[in-house]
Amino acid sequence: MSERTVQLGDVIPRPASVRPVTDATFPIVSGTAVSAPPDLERVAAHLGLPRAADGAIRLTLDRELPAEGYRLEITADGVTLAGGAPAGVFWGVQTLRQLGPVLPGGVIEDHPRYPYRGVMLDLARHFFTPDEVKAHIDLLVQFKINHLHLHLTDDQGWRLEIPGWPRLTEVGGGPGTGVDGAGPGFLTCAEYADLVAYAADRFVTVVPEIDMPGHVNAVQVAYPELTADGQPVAPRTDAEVGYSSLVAGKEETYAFVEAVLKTVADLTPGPYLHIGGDECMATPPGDYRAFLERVLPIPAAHGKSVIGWHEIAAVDLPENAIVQFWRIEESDEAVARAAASGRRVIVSPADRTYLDMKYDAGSPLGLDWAGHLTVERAYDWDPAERLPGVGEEAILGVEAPLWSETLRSVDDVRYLTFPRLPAVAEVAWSPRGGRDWASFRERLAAFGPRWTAAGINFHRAPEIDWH
Ligand code: TNX
Repeated sequence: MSERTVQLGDVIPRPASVRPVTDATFPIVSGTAVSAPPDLERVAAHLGLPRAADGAIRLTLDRELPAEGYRLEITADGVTLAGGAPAGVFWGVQTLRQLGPVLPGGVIEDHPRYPYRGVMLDLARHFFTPDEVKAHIDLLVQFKINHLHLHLTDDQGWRLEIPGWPRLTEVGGGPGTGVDGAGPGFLTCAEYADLVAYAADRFVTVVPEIDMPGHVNAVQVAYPELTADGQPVAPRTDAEVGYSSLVAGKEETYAFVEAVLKTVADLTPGPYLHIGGDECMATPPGDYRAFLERVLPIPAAHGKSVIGWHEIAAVDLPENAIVQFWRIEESDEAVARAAASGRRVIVSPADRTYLDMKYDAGSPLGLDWAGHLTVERAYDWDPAERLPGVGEEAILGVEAPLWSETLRSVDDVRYLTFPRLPAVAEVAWSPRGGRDWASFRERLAAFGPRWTAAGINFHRAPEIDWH
């Protein structure tokens, strides 16, 4: 297909309302200036254009708009971009960047369907450096993703420095950690704080996950006193799950958990702490309950809301607990019960959102336990219709996890992320009635040349007629 002129609606995720005005365009050239009030200084900086009091691109706040909403008006004379809060202006800037440099005239009014639009990156099975994660954030925000969930710990590695527990990262982040021993490394507290600040400057909230009581082999290698019999265990670099567990009946367990969660809470300005809770096949059900009853209230004691994978819905949840549904079943009674009692749900069904699933049988990377995930499957579903008893009001948002068992590089991350992430981003942002696959696949096709020009390794999914 040949390049065509950019239309005002050629944006992913599709905006809530688009009113084109034929003929008018506004070209951004090297001298085009931006004007912005002081509280939009940092947003304006992301445009990378000169500043002037009477710039042709005007950024403003309009408190009548939703906080993450914006109104973008493009005429032959210039651009006015108003947001309900700085975040809204920032999302409007992403829309501008997708449309530019010759902006089609008209008005876009836009706001997100869900407040939580997330991506998860597994740093435990393979570590990615702070610079690599920052580059990833830069790509995610283009699609208005506003939460980055970092899976920081697992059987194969521990990736965040915890003062007082040096062996977690000396051993758990050292050489030979990660799946196949190929992903060593860890974040110091300072690196983590810097990463969180970088994300916040782009209106992305980091959601740190410390997985427990399962997925803890790396912990027990570093601190054998946290095993049932106090005996050392061997490091593991395979991709098995469900064999390790903290010990619910040992006080040492809770001293460890308290110290770790306090450190993570202190380093994290965002409102959430994710405590994992998944795949605890090595924790007897009674122990699982006893463990969670002690641990689930800890984040609240540090001013945070607790998030857990949906297995935590088996126990009585604190008031502000959030449940993340991740499996492929068409229903889940415990999650429905949690929703009925007012708990909010993050929707991450593996058969629709797991970026680590293969696209098809020929995919060189990825797993396939949840089936193959084509771009159309990632797009063509509705979060509020996925789980009986979990309707629109119960849903906090949608997240696309990327587990890293098969990943060895940033190119690998991008191959599985693009072009499926834009599909999930549109599911999370765009109004329910405003989405359709035929339109999406056309809009997506235009990203091919842009990603190629930017050196982004993406999957040329055969479902798309790439430009
Ligand atoms: C299941 S999803 C897991 C992870 C694996 C993933 C691979 C979830 C909560 N647990 O431990 O990495 O499958 O797709």
